[in-house]
Amino acid sequence: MFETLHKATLDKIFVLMAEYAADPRSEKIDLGVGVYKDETGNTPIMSAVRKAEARIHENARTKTYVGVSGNRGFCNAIVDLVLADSVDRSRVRTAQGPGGTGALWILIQLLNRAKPGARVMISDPSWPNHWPMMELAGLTPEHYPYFDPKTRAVDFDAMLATLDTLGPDDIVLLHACCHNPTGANLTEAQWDQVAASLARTGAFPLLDLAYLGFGDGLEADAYAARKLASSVPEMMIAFSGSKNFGLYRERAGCAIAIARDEAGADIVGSQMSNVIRASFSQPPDHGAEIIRVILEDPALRAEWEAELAQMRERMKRLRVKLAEAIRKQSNATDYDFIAEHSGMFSLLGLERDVVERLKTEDGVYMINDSRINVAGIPEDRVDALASHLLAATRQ
Ligand code: PLP
Ligand code: TYF
Repeated sequence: MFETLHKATLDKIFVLMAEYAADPRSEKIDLGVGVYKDETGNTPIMSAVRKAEARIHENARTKTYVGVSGNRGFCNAIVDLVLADSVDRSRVRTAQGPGGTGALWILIQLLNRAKPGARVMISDPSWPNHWPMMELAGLTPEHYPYFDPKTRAVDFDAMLATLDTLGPDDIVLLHACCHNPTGANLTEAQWDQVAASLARTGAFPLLDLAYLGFGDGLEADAYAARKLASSVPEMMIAFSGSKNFGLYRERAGCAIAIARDEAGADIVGSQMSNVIRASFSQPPDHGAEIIRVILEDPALRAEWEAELAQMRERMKRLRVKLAEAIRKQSNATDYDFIAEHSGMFSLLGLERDVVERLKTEDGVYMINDSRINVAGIPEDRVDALASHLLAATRQ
């Protein structure tokens, strides 16, 4: 059986994590994998999560099956959080997925049923899992221009020009906020233009929303989702609770589909359930139940929002500090973009050999495309990191 197979390559992120763990240097700096870290380098369990877990532990009376579409209270709370009143709920159907990846998987399976082999436009670059997921589902990935390595900002004219050429048979995957890996995002005015383009061409938007609240706040980060929901007849959103609730391993995500009307929504909802039944039958409940308890309880919700704001502000502060330290040491503004980007990442635009040197000579770890996780910047050693970056790029 297995003799027809070749050894598959592991995602480079996991290789880097292993290299970092094996590095004995005490001054090593981990700007690699996309998980939030506090000032001690720990990825904390949020206090609202601990309290919700205690409550669940106290009150739960059964572990029987929840249902194919998962925790309904969780899904409804996520629709409230993401879409607010931007769309008539009779057009919305949801299913819980195992993480944001699971939610995305349900949605793209459904898209491939609706339009087998359809073209999916993906930002260049994008989260490394997007392309293989589309291929595995049977869809046809292609890139649209996104990041300009010279300005380290979105090349919006090129992006929009490509979107304008699409038609009703095309799907467009968009990062709703906090773009991974670049950190470069659209302004609200640019989202308005994207919404108008999609409404005009009929291309179908699929939003990946994995970092709600990590950019400029829960409301600001939901702008794209709400703007598109009120502008186009049909769309989908894959929500992840991994980062903003710190629930990574619990796998809590929500697949949201918006149809033209209620009858269309019923069909889409039934198809989502059908895909899930044949894929993994039911999602895990624990993470979703934690999020439901938090979002439905005003006090826990306020605690979560405050903790999320703290995480967001810490990442912003680290961005500003690193950009300032580089500016001070180099007398140049080349790295000011780090402070202008938002979310957990910035793509520095370094050559592969520079990234490699930073790792081997200085113990500074980042993804080989030069993506840094800003939550990994050591606040007390920002100057040292700045000098490593400057020295490595000067060689
Ligand atoms: N989409 C993007 C852009 C991501 O960066 C991630 C995680 O890093 C995900 C989706 C999926 O997250 P998860 O499946 O862990 O919820
Ligand atoms: O760093 C990133 O972009 C993510 C991290 O199952 C990640 O890819 C790691 C494991 C996983 C999902 C996402």
